[in-house]
Formats: sequence, structure tokens, C-alpha cells
Amino acid sequence: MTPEQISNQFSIDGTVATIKPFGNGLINTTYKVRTSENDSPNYLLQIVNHHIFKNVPELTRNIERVTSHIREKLEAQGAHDIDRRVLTPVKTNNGEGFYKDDGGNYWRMFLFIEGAHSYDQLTNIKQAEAGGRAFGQFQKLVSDLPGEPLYPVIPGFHDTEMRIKNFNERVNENPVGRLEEVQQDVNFLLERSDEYKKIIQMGREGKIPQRIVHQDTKFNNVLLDENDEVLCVIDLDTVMPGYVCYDIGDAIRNGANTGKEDDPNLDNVGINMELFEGFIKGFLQETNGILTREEKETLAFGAKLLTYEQAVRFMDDFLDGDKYYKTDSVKHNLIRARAQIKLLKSMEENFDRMEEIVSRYV
Ligand code: ADP
Ligand code: GN1
Ligand code: MG
Repeated sequence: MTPEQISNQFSIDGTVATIKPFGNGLINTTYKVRTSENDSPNYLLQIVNHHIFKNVPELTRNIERVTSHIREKLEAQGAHDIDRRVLTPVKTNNGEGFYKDDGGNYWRMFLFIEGAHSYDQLTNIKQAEAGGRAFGQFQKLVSDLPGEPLYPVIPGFHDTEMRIKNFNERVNENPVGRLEEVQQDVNFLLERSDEYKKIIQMGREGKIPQRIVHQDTKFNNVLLDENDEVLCVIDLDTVMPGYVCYDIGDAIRNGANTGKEDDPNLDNVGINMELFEGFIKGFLQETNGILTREEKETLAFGAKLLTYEQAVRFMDDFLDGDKYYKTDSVKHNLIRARAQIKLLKSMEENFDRMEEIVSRYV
């Protein structure tokens, strides 16, 4: 079926005019659906990657619960422009949250949020503060979600112990014969494995609480308005119970890098301390009152942890023959992994300053 036929399975206003690929996500496939009438909204159509998100009905239910809870809270606060402040899922003509086509693909739709910008890279400190605030606000909005815990869509998503165990297995198996050329990088990562099990261990010992967190806090998952003020956060597939340092940590990993996530020139890559400070400031502006002392002590470490984990994940996928992430070239995952290793080294060198900055905002 064509994307146009799929769109007509959903309960949309107006008639479909054009459908074009949209955005730079690494996991799902996204299209913008324009309608021909001026007074009809546009839509965002996605194929959910069901190899990664194995239970799409439960995933859909999580997103419905989270978005309707946020909407209710915004309404109760008398917020304006609510359709731009939270994602609005669109149902199928049969009232379902997704449409499964003959080929086994799962499609879903949201209202397209107009006038919104999402950037792959930040250009200034104001954006870093906005990014920090966006994920801080999100944590506050979902902190009182009623009902049973959210479904663990990807069990152990940021479970560093599990990631390291899987990585060790991959290294031992060396399934596509790529280990030799990356042995040094692999050693670098494995030497650090004990250090980065700390958060999981603290959680197990009850030193830090589990909360509902976003877990995929790339800057292009934040929508900003024309003045770079926060509209909302999107890409809610991984919203699950986890630890607070995952969100601010991944936001810094992705956003406070002087280079790109997949920068082939490692000289470009490093931690930008001004942007780091912006993220911390914005995040703590929103969350200072709800986080425990122990949680606040994990924030700077979270940036290192998520960078370490991302290096492990990209390298793991490289060793596995590129099965998880979309790639543009044979070495793309290796380039990504090396850029993350370089970023981690830079964070290790600057860690005392990072901790000192956090202590100024708590
Ligand atoms: P992926 O999981 O592949 O990253 P996303 O849900 O993040 O997919 O969507 C990809 C991109 O599409 C986002 O980075 C953002 O630019 C844009 N986008 C997603 N949802 C919306 C929306 N409802 N309105 C406007 N733009 C959106
Ligand atoms: C994926 O979907 P996207 O592009 O926002 C990945 C994240 C990684 C990120 C690295 C479900 O995010 O965990 O940090 O790529 N999402 C999933 O760019 O694995
Ligand atoms: Mg995304």
C-alpha cells in the first residue's frame, strides 16, 4: 500500500495533497502529510520500527497514556496552544492507535506541529537551556502519571550491565569478522565497564528512585518555536521507568558536543562546557525541587555514562554487521563509536569542572 492509501486509513480532516519523507531519526520512518485545504491540519505519518519496538500495541498504549495525561495537566493549568505543547495521536477509522498493513508494517499518525523547529545540532546557549528545560518539564509533567507502570518497551534499554554483557558476547562471537580492526577501541570500552555499572547498582541498592523518564533525549526530539522557546518533546517511544541521569546525560551527550555524533574528524569532537552548563541550568530550573540529593549527584556522571553506553551500542552494532541503526556507509557505526569515545575522553578530562558546574545550580 502507498503512504497515501495508508493515510486514508486514519481519521484525518481534509484530503491528502502531498506526502514526503521527513526528519533525521535513526529508528522509525517518518513522512509529512500535507492536506490541500487551508483549514485542515497537516499530519506526521510514521512506520514504527517493529524489529526494535516488538510490542507496538503496548507501545501505542504507553504513548496514549502519557500524551493524554500531559494534555489534561496543561488544560488544568489553563495553558494556551495545547496542540503544539504535546503530541496528539490520530486514530484509524476503526478507532485503533495504529494501522498494520499487509506487509506487517505498523503505521501511526500524529498531528503535525506547525511552526516548530527541531535541530540536529545546537548553535547557542539559549538552545541548550531550552533543551534542559524541555526534558525537565517533561519529567515534571509525567511524574504523577496514574495507573500501573508503563510497559517496558525495550527492557533494559539503559541497563549498562546488560549492555556490557551483550557487548562482551558480541566481542567473543565476532559474528562478521570485524573485531581485529577495532580491538583497541573495544579494549578502551571494556576497561571502563565496572565504573559505568554504578547507576544500575545504586538503583538496585535503593539509593536513587526509578522515575518515568524519556530515555531518548536527542536535541532533535525537542520542538522549539520561532523564538527558540520550548514547545514540547517528541519521540515518546522509549518513555519508561528509569533514572533521572539518563535524560540529562543523553541530552548533554548529544547536544553539548563541539562536533557531530558521527563526526569523521575527531578533532572536532569534545565537550562544549558552555552548552553543558546551559543544559544543566535549564534542567535544574525545572527539577531542582523534585530531585533527591543523590539524584543530583548523578547528573554530571550521567553525561559520561550515556556517552559510554552510546559508544558501546554503536560499536556493538558495527561488530554485529549494522543490524540496529540506519547507516549511510559500511563504516558509519564505527565512525559513530569512535566519535563517542573521543567525546567520552573529553568528558573524563573535564569531569571535575562538570561536577563543579552542577554544584552551582543545585
Ligand atoms: P525517530 O524515532 O526516527 O527519531 P521522531 O519521532 O523523532 O522519529 O521524528 C523524526 C523527526 O520528525 C523529529 O526529529 C522532528 O523533526 C519531526 N517530528 C516528529 N514529530 C513531529 C510532529 N508531531 N510535528 C512536527 N514535527 C515532528
Ligand atoms: C536512536 O530514534 P532516534 O534517532 O531519536 C536511538 C537512541 C540513540 C540515538 C543515537 C530507540 O534515537 O537510543 O541514542 O539513536 N533510539 C532507540 O543517535 O534505540
Ligand atoms: Mg527522534
